[in-house]
Amino acid sequence: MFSNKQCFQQSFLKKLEMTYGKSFKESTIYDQYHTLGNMVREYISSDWIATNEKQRSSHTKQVYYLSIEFLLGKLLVQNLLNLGIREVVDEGLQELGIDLREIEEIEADAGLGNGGLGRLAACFLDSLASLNLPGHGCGIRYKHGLFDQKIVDGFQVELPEQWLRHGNAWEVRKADEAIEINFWGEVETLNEKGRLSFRHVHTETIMAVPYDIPIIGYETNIVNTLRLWNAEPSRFPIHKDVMEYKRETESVSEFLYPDDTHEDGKILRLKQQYFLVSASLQSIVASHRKTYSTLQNFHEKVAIHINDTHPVLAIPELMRILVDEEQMDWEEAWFITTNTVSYTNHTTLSEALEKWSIHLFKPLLPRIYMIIEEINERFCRQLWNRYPGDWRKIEQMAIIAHGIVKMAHLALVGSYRVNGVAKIHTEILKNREMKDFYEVYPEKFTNKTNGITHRRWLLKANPQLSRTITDVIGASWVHHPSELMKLKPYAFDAGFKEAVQKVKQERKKSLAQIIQRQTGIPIDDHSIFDVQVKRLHAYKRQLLNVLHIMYLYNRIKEEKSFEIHPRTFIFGAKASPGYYYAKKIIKLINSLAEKVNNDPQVSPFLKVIFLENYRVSLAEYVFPAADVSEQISTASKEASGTGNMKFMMNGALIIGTLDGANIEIFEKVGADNIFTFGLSAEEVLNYEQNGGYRSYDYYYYDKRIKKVLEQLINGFFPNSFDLFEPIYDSLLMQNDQYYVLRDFASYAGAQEKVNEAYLNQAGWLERSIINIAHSGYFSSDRTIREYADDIWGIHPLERGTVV
Ligand code: 26V
Repeated sequence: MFSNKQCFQQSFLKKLEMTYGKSFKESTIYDQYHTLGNMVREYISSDWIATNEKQRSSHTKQVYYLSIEFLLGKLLVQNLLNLGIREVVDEGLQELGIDLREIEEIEADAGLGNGGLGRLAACFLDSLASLNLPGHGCGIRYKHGLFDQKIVDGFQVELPEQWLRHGNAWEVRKADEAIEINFWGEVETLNEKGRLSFRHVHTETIMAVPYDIPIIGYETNIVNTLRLWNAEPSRFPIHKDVMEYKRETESVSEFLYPDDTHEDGKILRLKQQYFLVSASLQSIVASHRKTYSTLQNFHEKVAIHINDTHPVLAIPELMRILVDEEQMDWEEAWFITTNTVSYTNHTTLSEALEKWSIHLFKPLLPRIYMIIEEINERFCRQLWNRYPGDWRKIEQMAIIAHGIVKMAHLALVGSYRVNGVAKIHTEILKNREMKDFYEVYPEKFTNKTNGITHRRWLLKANPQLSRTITDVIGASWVHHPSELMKLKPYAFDAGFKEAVQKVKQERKKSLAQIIQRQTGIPIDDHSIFDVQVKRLHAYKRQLLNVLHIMYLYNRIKEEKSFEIHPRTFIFGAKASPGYYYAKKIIKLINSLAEKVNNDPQVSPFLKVIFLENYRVSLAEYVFPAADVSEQISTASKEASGTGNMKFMMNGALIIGTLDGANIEIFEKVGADNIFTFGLSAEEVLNYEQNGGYRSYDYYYYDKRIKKVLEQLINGFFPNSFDLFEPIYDSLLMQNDQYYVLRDFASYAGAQEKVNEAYLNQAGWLERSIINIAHSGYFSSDRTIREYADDIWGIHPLERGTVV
């Protein structure tokens, strides 16, 4: 159908007319977008069916990746690229006077995630399909993804996101595969011929309706599935207000949580988690039963991966299905469950570890609670045998203690593998945060360093650089990203360096245009583009970056002989609506931007830009344009980071701490090709064990710090009154929990080195190319192969055989 552009045009026009009853001339860009989407879906439908059929008939093991977030971004152009028809479609549309870029522009981002954890899930789906692996995603079809961010007077304002407003071209509703999910009610215990059995009665039932999205692999005929569940009314209850029931039901898949710090939303969050897990497991079990007519081999044919603890109820839910519905003994059910579920941990921050109060949990999920109690009791008995009399240890490791259910403990006890997301993170889990569990289950712990899909973050986001690379090493790097290493000798090739520089320049120009359109601020595209884009959080230390820019401002004002290459500092970040401190930092960045950009003496050298509404589609313009990548978290706090990898793949150099995956990047590229600074993780953790450090000393003895801190509160920022006092206080009165002042001098030193290094363009490009060359290791293809081999035990389907 798409063999040449004429064929494409014919079917496009015909499809448009048939679907919308409009002539091409009358059609809107939305009609055109949906027509294209429908055509692609039809185009892949036989492969989609064949993939499912093949996976069933060949009895291959499959993995289901359960995640409360999938941050997919836009799908149209990536799908065209993966199918190898982008050019045909692009050219065909052009002849009709349609610009594919404009169509892409109006496609809404599927922004069903907050940040790294959700984007990782999306990268994994792309790698699974592209490697012909039988792996699917299970998530929630939120009506509203992560909020749209507006900046008003420098403050963040949140608006509901509306990605489904114009429909979604990729989803297929499967109403006949809907599943009932039960909440509330009571558990009846029955004694049936000497066997205790349990019935969950008087429940409130919600319908989970699946919407399937095809996940199209790159140049393969494998099409996997992302199944997103929508919450809908089931049977309308007789004794309850009908409208209220409808509202309550639909609210389960209405919003993605921007965080779980809100007390009042907690119950809804737990409902979402069980909704996802119960719908996914019931549907996986049903499909398994259809193929094998038994659940005894479930763990041999199915792997269930839980992305952080949000879907950890998969463990008691599978137990419920096996014990209550399948009537298996507890022991056999436990064996199957603990050989099916594996778990990734994504953070060691204690405030982010999930805990539920029994008061809240037990009434909502009474049978699941009973099962967790039983798991806990058996686990504690096992601990008692191992550590007789050590009540303290048992209490600390228990799943339920002091009226609280600890989700991470349930995950550790009920999974057969637990992994961290970068080497250092896994080591911290084993030796500190989860030390007691590592002692009991050393065989469970493993590391899987994160990765990113090079098909989106290089091939799609940066076609100019992709072409430049292919020109010298050929195109096989797209299938085998480790072949990017072939670029290494070209780091010393003047012609290649010039080509890379030209691409960077072009991409900086195009980002500068976006910035000018959004903010009205003209950007010097020969300035250094120094970028920090990520969720706003104190541990990520956007504040360190800000304080350093203030210091540079002061130097330009005060030191006549001070010279600096012009620099544009670019920030993009959303703060959780309830995270007061993070929102202050956003206001501070915008106040600084106002001050710096409007100062005629300073603004030729410094610009500060806050990019509104940072999201996947904007990120695709940001990474290719960056020179400097800010990865400056307090060491030990960033589990991995994945932005660092996206920057590196696009030739930006890191200024960063030895934290998360920065450490592995450092090991690959070598000390000459990355700017590191600051405390090590070891040093931070030692400080923490000894009650922190004295931030006041760093304020008192370092004039630079003293000056910028005073500027937070002395009227330097006009109309700010006492706005930034909480920031000042956090650094001085509350002893600077994230070691901002402690690392300031070291950071400023590293920034001077960045400036110096940039002045030597030949040297800079050499470093940049070495970074690109080593970035192949950080492709999620490598990560997914490791999961497939060491955790899931799944194997590629043979390509060609799917027709
Ligand atoms: C969530 C919350 C919510 C409550 C307030 C404090 C807080 C702090 C951190 C988080 C993050 C939750 C998990 C997460 O998104 N982790 C990220 O996962 C990425 C993929 O593995 C990884 O690259 C990032 O380093 C890690 O922060």
